[in-house]
Amino acid sequence: MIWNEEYETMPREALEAIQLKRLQNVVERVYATVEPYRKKMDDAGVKPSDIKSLDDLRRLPFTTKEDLRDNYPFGMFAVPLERIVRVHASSGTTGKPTVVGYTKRDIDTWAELMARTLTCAGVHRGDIVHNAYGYGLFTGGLGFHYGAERLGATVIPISGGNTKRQIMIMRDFGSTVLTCTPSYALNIAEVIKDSGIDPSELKLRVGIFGAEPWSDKMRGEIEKKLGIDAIDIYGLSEIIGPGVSVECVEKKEGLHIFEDHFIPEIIDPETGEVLPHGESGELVFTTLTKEAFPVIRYRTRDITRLITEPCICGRTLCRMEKVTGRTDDMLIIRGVNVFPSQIEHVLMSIEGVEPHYQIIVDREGALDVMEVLVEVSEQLFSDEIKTLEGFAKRIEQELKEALAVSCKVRLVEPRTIQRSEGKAKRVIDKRKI
Ligand code: DLL
Repeated sequence: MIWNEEYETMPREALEAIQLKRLQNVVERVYATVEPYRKKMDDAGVKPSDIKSLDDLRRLPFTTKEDLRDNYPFGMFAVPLERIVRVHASSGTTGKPTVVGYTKRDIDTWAELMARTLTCAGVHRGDIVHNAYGYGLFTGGLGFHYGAERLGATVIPISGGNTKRQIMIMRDFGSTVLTCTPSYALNIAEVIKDSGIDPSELKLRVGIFGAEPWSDKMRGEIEKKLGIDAIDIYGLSEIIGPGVSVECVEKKEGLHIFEDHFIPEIIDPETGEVLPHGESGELVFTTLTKEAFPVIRYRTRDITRLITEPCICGRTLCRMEKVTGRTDDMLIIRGVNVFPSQIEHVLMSIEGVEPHYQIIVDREGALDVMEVLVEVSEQLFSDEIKTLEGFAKRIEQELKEALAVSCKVRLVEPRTIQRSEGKAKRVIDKRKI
């Protein structure tokens, strides 16, 4: 099923014509109404009238998280505060949150995009959506909520936390769709198992998981444990929240970007150059339809590549590969670039390792040291010390081969790594403290 057949299956040429018109419009608008954009464009010597084709997009300066921080909280809104009906914020790792605003029309656009998203994931009217994304300043809860209502599904606005109660409600209400972060989905699966509930007693059919990186192996794990289709959804507050891109249930490979609302580009994070088609780099978005908080060439710091081959689902919208990491969560260990996702990939391919891990980085003298805490299965943990030692060595070896840098593996008892109810914290970098 496709929610908006006209826009989601539009021939490329027609789509690009719409994109150009919308782009020209948004650039004119930010130039006229948002001082920081006007200043940046003046400094770069580019005027709204210079945007004559989609290629001219690359003449515009980038927008970064620092720009938003410098204009905290409302300095980059393009409409007067009287027209803002909602604000959300995402908590950064340092200092002040990033604040984003929505007009009435923006909320309407967002609900439409989330209805598209849910439909793309195979959700329909009659479904009961158990929405365990956090409600509040985080965009996840309300984003899904409005989309599910727009679709005509039934929403259970449960938010995160109190996992046992979540499961009772899921069972009693007959939830068919679970929406939460992938790490929380795993946590829920584990508590279901502990409570002695057979997942087939639940009516869950599909889960839509995002807001943090997760591997295909992790998908397999969640699908097996909950007996569902697990779909990846991507988005960020600055662009709109969830509802930027999503996998289709037909293919589950690459997330369709709603390009009639957002133009994606892939750049080299070092030089800022737009990369040739299909190469992997930093994802950059320009919003085309947002009123309150339009963003021009926003650097997401997320790393991915774009796929333009047609998809079996019929959508003509391009796809982005699963996000493998962020330019800023890349760890540099003794000069070698390491992404937490690489570690997850290795761990998930080893039998007996549970999908719970934590990476601790520290410095001993001048040397970086990385320790990976890995939870092992009950069965393995009851084995002899010698077996465990051998197992840890084997994981160390496999990690070394994959990462080109050595690390220490510490096996920990089942259930000792803290479970997440929202975004998981995988890395503790003690070097910065
Ligand atoms: O996480 C919005 C969202 C809510 C997306 C619910 C999906 C579901 P922020 O809190 O602003 O917004 O965080 C955005 O989270 O730049 C990525 O680094 C990361 N992220 C989001 N989705 C994915 C995903 C929401 N599917 C930041 N895979 C983004 C990997 C993701 N990373």
